[in-house]
Amino acid sequence: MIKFNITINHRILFVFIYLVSLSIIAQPIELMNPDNDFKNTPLVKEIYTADPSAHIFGDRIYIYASHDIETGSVEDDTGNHFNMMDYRVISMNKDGSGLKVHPVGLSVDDVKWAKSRFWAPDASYKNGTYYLYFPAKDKDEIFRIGVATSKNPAGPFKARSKPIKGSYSIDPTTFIDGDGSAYMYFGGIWGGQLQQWESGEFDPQGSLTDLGVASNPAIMPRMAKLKDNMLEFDEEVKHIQILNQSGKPILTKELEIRFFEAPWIHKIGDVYYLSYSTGDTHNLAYATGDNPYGPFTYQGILGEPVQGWTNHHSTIKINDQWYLFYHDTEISGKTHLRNVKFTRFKHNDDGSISPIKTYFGSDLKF
Ligand code: FUB
Repeated sequence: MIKFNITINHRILFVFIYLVSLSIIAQPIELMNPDNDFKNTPLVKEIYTADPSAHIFGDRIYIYASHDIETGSVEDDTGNHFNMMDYRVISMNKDGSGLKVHPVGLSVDDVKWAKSRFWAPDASYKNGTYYLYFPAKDKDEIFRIGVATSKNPAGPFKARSKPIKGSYSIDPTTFIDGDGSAYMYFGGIWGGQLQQWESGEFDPQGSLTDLGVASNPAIMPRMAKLKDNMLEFDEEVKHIQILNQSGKPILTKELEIRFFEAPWIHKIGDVYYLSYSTGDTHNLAYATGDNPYGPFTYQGILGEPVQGWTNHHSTIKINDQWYLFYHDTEISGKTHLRNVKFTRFKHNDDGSISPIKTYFGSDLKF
C-alpha cells in the first residue's frame, strides 16, 4: 500500500514538473528567414503592420500595431504617406503558436475627434480593463493622443469622445512601474509636430523639422504620470532629458543619437531603459536612468537600421528571454507598407545591449 502511494505521488510529481517546465520554456521560436538579407520573416503577411507594441496579457502575447494601407497620399517629410485608418491587434500563444490577426479593434470613423492618421499605438491593462492609446490628427490637422477601452485585450475598443487633455504629438507608450504608478511617454519631431509645441502652445507656423539650431539641445520626448483611471494625465507634461555621455543634453546636431520618435520603456532591476528612434539616421538608440522621470544617459545603439525609412520597436521578456519586436519593408519594398517581425536579444552582464542587426542587404531603401 505504501509502495503504491509512492508510485502515484511520483507520477503526480513527474506530471507537475513536466507542466511547470513546459510553461517555463514556452516562448516563440524566432522566425528565421532563409533569404540572407533579412534575419527574420514577417509575423503576418495578410495585412501590412508596423510600429509593434508587444505585451503579455494573461497567457498570450498581444501586439498592438499600426495597420499600414495604400492610400495614394503623396510621400513627404511630414509622413503624409502614413495615412492609416484603423488598428488590428495580433496575438499568439507564448510559444508562438495560435497566431491570430483580430478584426478591426478601432476605426477612425468611430473616434469623434479624430480625422486621420492612426499612427503608432500602445496598450495597457489595469483592474480588468485594457486601454488602447493612439495618436491621430484632429480636424485642425493637429496630432493628439486618444484612449479607448475594452474588456478584451483584442478589442473592439471604445474611444473616449475627446483626446487626453494636455496631450499632443505622437507615439504614446505607457509603462507601469513596480509600485503600480503608470506613466505615458510620447512625442515625435518632423511629422510628429513636437517642434511646434516648444512654447507650450501649438505653433501652426512652426518648423516642419526641428528647432533649427544645430548646437542647441535637441527636442526631447515628453512624459506624464497617468491618473489611477488611466484616462487622464495626473500632472503637467514634462520634457525628459536625454544626456550624452559627457552628461550634457544631446544636441540637435547629434543626429545619430538624438530623439526623433517612438519612445519605449523597459526596466531591469532598478534601471529604466528608454529606447527610441533616431528618425532620419534610422537607428534605435537607448539611454538609461534611475527613475521614470530621468534624466536618461545615452548608452548606445539598440537596433541598426532596417529596410525602410522608419525604425520602431518594443521589447518584452517571455520567461527568461528578451524579444525585440520591430518592422521593416520586406514584403512591399515600400516605406509606408511595413511588416512586423521579432528577434531575440539579450542584455550583457554590464547591462549594455549589443546593437541588433536584422538587415544584411546592401540596399536599405530609405
Ligand atoms: O507609423 C507612422 C509613424 O511612423 C509612427 O508613428 C512612427 O513612429 C513611425 O514608425
